[in-house]
Amino acid sequence: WADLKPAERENDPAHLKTEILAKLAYAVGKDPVVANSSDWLTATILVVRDHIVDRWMASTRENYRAEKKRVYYLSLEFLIGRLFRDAMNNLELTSGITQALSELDVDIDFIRELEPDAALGNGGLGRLAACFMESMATVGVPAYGYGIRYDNGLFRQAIEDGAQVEYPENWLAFGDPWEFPRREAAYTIGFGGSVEVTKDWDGATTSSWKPQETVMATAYDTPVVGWRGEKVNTLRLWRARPTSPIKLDLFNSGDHMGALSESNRAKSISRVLYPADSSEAGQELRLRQEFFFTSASLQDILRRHLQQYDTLDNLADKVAVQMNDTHPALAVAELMRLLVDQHNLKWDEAWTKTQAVLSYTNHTLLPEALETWPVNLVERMLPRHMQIIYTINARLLTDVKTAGHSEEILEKVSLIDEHGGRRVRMGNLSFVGAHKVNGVAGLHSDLMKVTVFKELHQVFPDRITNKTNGVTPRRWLMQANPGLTQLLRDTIGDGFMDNTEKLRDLEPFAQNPAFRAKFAAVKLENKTRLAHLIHERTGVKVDPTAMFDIQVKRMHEYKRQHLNILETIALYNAIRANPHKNWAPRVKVFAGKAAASYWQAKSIIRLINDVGNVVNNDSAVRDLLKVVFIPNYNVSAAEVIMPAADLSEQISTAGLEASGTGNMKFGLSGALTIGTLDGANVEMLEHVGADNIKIFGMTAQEVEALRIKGYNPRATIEGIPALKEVLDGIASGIFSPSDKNRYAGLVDSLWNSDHFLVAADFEAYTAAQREMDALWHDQDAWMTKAVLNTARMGWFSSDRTIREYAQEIWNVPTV
Ligand code: DL6
Repeated sequence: WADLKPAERENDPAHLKTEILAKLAYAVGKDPVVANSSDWLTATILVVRDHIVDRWMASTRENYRAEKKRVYYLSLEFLIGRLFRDAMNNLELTSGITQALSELDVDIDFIRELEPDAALGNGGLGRLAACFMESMATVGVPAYGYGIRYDNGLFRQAIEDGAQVEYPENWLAFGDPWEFPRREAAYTIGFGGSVEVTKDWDGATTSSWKPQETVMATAYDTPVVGWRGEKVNTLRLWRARPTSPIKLDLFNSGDHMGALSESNRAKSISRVLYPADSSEAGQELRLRQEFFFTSASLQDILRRHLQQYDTLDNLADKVAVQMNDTHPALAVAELMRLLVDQHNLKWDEAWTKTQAVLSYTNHTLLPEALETWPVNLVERMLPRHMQIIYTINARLLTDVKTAGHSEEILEKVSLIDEHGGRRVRMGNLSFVGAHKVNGVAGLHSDLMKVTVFKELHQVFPDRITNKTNGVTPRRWLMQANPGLTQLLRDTIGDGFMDNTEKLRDLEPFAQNPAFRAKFAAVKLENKTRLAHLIHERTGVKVDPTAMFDIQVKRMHEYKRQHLNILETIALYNAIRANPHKNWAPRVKVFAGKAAASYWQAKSIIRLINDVGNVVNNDSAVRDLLKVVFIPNYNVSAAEVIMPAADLSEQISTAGLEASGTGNMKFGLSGALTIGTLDGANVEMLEHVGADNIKIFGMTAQEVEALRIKGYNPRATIEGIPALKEVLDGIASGIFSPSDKNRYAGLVDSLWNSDHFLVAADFEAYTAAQREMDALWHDQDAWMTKAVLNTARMGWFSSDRTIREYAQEIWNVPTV
């Protein structure tokens, strides 16, 4: 023991075994003889957590000592998934713990599957926040993530009779061993009421908000450890509690429900994550959630700052707040309120600080996803904030007018939309209150300048910047794909583990047949693992040697899962018509959740399942084609799916997918992409080279031009016999014999509007797929390209993205 280096000592199995047994006894309260798998998991997590805590305290102490600027990432969503493997891997304790557990007769692979998958997010935006938290700790940015500790995260999706059914997800049922409740960090959050104005001796007025209702925000901290355990940051999630738990007088008088109604109203704020993705949630509760976590976070930030520096003069030098989408946009008004009303700063000084502190990331150009709130709702719920928003707006409009801009521009940059009921534009509020506004991929940032923020960009031409997304290679390469990671280490050494750009060293091996064989063997192993999961969850047996062609992401028309399934049906028809052609055997894999109220997306899920039912049971296709929909797509499922793909489907209507991050996870594990020139696919093309990615279809400019010229889906479909046959087949009930009209809505919308241009891209997509078939028959060529994809995806690490934010937006150093 004495001879071991500190890191070896930590990873020493004998020592870890003692620690696990101690936790099992004294924290879980179980004798090893009777402990069940969950007990062992909890005990082991608590051991790992202990190993984080010293580092956490050291990081925090060092940040205070060196007076480092802190970054605060405000996000309504953190799709963190399971943390056990992540933390163990980053602390480099995996081998020691695996051995310790095995000596205790516990199978680590079994118990880690018992950890709940924390789904505190809907999709890309929330998963990006989770990757960023890990990368900020890795590159040494002192950071706090702030969000909501939802009792119920994103719903669990079941497929019943082919259709999506939503069930509540209960990740906290048995508590969360990672978190630390913080009694001392509790803040009062107000709602409603009125604003009192008082006149000072010099005639100046002071406003003070008297809320009618208050709730408490209490903090729960989860440490987030960076790669090699160097730095640890904090994810602080807020839980809503009533200021008084029960109205005893009502209870005693027999009104048991009434006695709890206020308490329930308060608790409902952190009860459930809104399952709406890329569309306006629209409920009052959502606005309450947004203000709740934003206000608690800002109060906490100012409290910490004042405790350390005792002045707000240096606020912008020490604090950077990133608004993840418009969900925390009220931060603009709330920070102004806190600075002006509570800390007595003059308006101009407060405004300078607010802008210097805040920055804003936009994640979508879909107009329906850009939040706006009715003025009368904001006025009623947050009367002081509405006043502040009006004042910001008045000053903005005066400045814009003085600078000589037109009435039309004035109307567009205004924080208030005057059309069809007055509404507050949260995108404009975020833009105006931030010193930098970023998009999440090059094309998306460029399009922001000519679409949603065209006029604001004209007025503030230096504000928009691009920060192309990335994904953490620890989770998405090292943990999800241990086979490939080991092969890479054996081939190019460990350098890529600290700097993914070093994956480039792999390039020469793409031409090496022996290496390609090993690469293919790893892929086959990953596909076999996925084939098991598919069988377990769907009952369908698939052949791991077939091409695994995968589209997994939220279900949305703009992502065009229907383009994929329609083309799949066309392929099915073609195989039946010509069964002995040299087809490439394919397994078409789909997974993803649809917002509960989004019937068209749900209809696409049902169609995929119905098609699978027919195709998978048709002996005429001789296993050349299988179609599966894996239920309940989440982070843990993604960890099995991504490494197993041969072909990654990224086929959104060009101009509509802001970035995508699944595309990067697939690419890292050597999948070839078939995709449109959309989002980060554009940068992937630049990095992997045109020979190694299959780009098809209309560009964003062509989409725009076609829309302006006028698109006629009917004529387009009539001109593509294979597509017409597919749509006629669906409409005639081939896939839904018991309910022939099931897809009437879906099919009609394609014939009559086809807003997402499925028909317009259908032929290009089909041709691209047939090219992929031909390439599949040349496995040497396929694998060469697959290796080059892995070798050239290093740039898409979220470490790179975070360094760019740190340098160009937050002004904080990285290591
Ligand atoms: O930036 C992360 C992620 C992008 O990769 C996706 O392209 C984009 O659709 C997604 N947006 C959302 C919800 N949008 N809103 N609001 O998840 O962000």
